[in-house]
Amino acid sequence: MSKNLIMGTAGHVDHGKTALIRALTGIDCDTHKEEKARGITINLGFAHLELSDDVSVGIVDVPGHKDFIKTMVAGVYGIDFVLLVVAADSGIMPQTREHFNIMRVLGIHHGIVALTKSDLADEEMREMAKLEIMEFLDHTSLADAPIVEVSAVTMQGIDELKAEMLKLARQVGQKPVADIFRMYIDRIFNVKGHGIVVTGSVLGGRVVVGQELLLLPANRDKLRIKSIQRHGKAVKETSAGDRAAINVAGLKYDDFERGQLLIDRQLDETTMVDAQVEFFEPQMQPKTWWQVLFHTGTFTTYARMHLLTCEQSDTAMLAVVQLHFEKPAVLINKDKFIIRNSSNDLTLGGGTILDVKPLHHRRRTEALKQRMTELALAAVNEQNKLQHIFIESEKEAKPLLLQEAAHRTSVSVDEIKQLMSEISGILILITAGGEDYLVTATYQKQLAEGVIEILKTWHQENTFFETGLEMTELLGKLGLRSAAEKELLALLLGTMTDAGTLKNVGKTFALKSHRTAMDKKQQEALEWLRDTLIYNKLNRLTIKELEQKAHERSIKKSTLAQLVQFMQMRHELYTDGEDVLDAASVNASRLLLLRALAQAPRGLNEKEFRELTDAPRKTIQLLIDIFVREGIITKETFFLHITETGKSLLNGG
Ligand SMILES: Nc1nc2c(ncn2[C@@H]2O[C@H](COP(=O)(O)OP(=O)(O)OP(=O)(O)O)[C@@H](O)[C@H]2O)c(=O)[nH]1
Ligand SMILES: [Mg+2]
Repeated sequence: MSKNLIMGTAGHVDHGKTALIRALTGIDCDTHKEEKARGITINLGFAHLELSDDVSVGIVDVPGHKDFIKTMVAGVYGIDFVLLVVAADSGIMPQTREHFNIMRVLGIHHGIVALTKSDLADEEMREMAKLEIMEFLDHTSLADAPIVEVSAVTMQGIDELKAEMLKLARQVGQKPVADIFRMYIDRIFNVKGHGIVVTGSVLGGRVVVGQELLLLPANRDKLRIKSIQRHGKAVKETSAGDRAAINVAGLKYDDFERGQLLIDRQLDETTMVDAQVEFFEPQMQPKTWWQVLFHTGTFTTYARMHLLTCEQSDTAMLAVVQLHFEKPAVLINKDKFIIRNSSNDLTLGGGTILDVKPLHHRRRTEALKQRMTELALAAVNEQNKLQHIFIESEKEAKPLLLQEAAHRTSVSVDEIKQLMSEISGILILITAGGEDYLVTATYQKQLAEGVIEILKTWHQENTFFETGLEMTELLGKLGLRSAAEKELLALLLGTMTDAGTLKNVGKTFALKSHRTAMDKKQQEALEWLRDTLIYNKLNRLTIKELEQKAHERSIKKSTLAQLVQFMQMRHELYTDGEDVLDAASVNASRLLLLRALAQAPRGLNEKEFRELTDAPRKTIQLLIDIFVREGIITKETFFLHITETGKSLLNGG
């Protein structure tokens, strides 16, 4: 299988990076007029080299001048290894250091050193330069990197350098192709007859011609890949480690912007992240709020940086920060970035995104610091996958979509499931609407406590009811909305019922410990209400009238409402929400009516019904409504008839 990698140059201005790439590949990266005139690189240059039949390298040549650090960061983002260029006649210089630091925090740990212009230095100078380089790289990931003496003028060392590149390329692991496809756009062309072509370094994943892509942030329209080129040749697909030129259809030239992301799925945009930052100057005085420039890939934005924790040593200053972006970014946890001061003339440092969906940290509490440190460790350390998954689930404070957990932790869905089977209890998996969700035990516990709390209050306020609350009422009171939350509550209520904390009363869930009770005052009020209704017989009372009467006896409106509901549940009264009728009288008139109807083939009219029951005119209407709703009679023009249901009721059904 062939291997595709990207190499980037790094090093101080004028040290011979571009000349060396030309010597290696025959390609001149300084193509712009201004570059030719000034003799320096201003824009990123691109070249490629087939190192063997199965190893090819895309090359990004970056500018060394300190004014173009932003371009340099964009260029080296996503490369697999670095060609660190140091001129033999001048040695380590400021941008040698700065570039090296940038590469280091961007997580580029492989590389080769080219001692350029060796034709201009005698042996003693070359040895001095090498010693200086070795000292500089001591204790870094490039400590064992080969240092190759080269000259772009005499071509000395060029073959040896290619051999070292091949050796390294075989060692370097390829970026995962199974990942999300992402490519930060570095150039945009409008090619006559073809349309838009965008180029970039493929950070992960794989796409094929014909596939659909998205342009993020902001643009939600789908793009279709018309064709792909790598290293100037048409190909059917492109994957992690490629420098790619992608011809897309679906959007206009003006829709594209350097710094946007071509991506194969919708990811949420964010304007706030938690991150770990290493500052290049350990003496740097941290401020609480810092205005900075944030760079990742070709994307840049102003950001306010809020220091959460900070550890200073002689050699480094490490901090956990929260960044608030001026414009939305599309990031994945563990992405690397660089920050510069707001006037863009100093690289402050760089680091790793810990959390693309953090909570807003207003205060720097000890608990927060602790959590951030844990998260930093979990996110940065591969061994702590499970902890990272757990922290993400816990932070969510509701069921977390498994897919989303995978995305945030960069651990695949399958692996999460696998990891979960190793532990038990602290995380559970639920399925709702065909999607899997993660829920922490802590959250379940909170939810259960919430249910108990709500039911306690309910029972306290409704002591004479045996019933509790229905699931939908609980959902509402708990503020749960999503299908996953509904599913979770259903599961939880089941478990709590099985465990004997809850009991089912009709359709409701009540606390097992709940006993109905009425105090003396309430009992007296109930007696009074019963008597009042019986006394009024079929004279209906409005709720308003009842409230007035209750008030005279110092019975609270809320107590009356509960009593009405209580008696209704016990079939002791009938109400349509406005009027109240004594149930015994209603039952008696029901029986009278059914008996009479059973004997009257033509039915009875309202007047006959009234004479039969001796009820006031306005109650007759309500009674008819009740009986029609019960399905025991029908009303056709002026006559009431008994139904089959009515007949069977009469016959003792
Ligand atoms: N004698 C000699 N001159 C060299 C060598 N390599 C580069 N040069 C010269 O050094 C100057 C700078 O070379 P570049 O390749 O443009 O340097 P660079 O590192 O790309 O510079 P920037 O991109 O601006 O940072 C040019 O005039 C080159 O001709 C070399 O190996 N020997
Ligand atoms: Mg150059």
